[in-house]
Amino acid sequence: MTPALTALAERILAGDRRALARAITLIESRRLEHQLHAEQLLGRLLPATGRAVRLGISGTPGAGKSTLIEALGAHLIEHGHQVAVLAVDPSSRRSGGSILGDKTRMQRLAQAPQAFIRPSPTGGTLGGVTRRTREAGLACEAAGFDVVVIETVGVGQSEAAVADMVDSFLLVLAPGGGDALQGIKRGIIELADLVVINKADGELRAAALRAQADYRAALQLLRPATVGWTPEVLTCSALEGSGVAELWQALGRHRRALEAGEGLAAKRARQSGSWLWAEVQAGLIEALRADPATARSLAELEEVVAAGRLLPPEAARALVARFRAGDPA
Ligand SMILES: Nc1nc2c(ncn2[C@@H]2O[C@H](COP(=O)(O)OP(=O)(O)OP(=O)(O)O)[C@@H](O)[C@H]2O)c(=O)[nH]1
Ligand SMILES: [Mg+2]
Repeated sequence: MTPALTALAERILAGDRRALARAITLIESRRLEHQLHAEQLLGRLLPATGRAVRLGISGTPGAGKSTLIEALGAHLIEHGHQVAVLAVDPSSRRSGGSILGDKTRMQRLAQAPQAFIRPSPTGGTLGGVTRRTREAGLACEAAGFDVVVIETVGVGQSEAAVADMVDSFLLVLAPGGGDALQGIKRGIIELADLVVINKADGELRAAALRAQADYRAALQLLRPATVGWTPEVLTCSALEGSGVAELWQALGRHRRALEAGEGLAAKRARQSGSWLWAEVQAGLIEALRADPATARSLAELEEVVAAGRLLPPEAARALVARFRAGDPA
């Protein structure tokens, strides 16, 4: 490790936010040299991680995730916590306007010295984005943030990836007109440890209470994401700040249920295992793509498959067999 990297690590461990921001820039860089530095840095930071509450927040676009994070963040800071927020959006849906919107929606938090907000770069593969987010989260923990919030939009596959890197996964919904079980995929609901119906204020309050009853009924029928825990359905108004303290209490209840069941350490170990496996898969696919003989085999096999002379599974087996037979070096 270079002296500069060691110094950077020391500054992060001392809680220096500019050093943390530099580290995340290294983590996000696609340059090989930066990636190697980021790996060394994380190795150094790792012993100082693991003590934070890891919270995932997902939900339909415009449900009020950012506003809620602002309100929850303010509540937590008031109670002596230090909060880091990372936003994931591999779909590139997030436009410049949306990020600007986030800045104003999380204004108080953005200015608080006890908070750190960082949008993840858009684009790239889901695997790449989630790797960078996990690593950025660890860097935040090493810098002393004891609550790390990861925000993602509930429209793609990213929420499953986020659910797999946090202790508690919270789904934020807005009361929908009439049909409460609005545009959110069942698969995402199944990931939720907690559901919060936001915008329970003004004219929307009655609809929010109906949606709460509907989701409670629906969640009874699903297999809970955490053993021994039935997901709670709450209402809140991020705009007015009501229900936010109750939300944090509910998250505490989920955490205690997790401890009493599988155990937090066991859950995190399982998540590390699936991260490892995801990295192995990504590495293997990269190796396959980079292998010229495989590229030739693939072109050949694609033709045969397209002509209907071979089924894809058989062709895939042949491809893997040829790759394995070759010298991987
Ligand atoms: N009435 C009401 N409006 C809210 C509440 N929370 C958020 N909003 C409004 O809903 C809109 C979207 O809020 P955001 O916090 O940006 O929602 P988001 O889920 O982060 O949106 P994306 O990140 O773009 O998916 C904004 O106009 C907010 O002012 C609430 O509790 N009540
Ligand atoms: Mg947002």
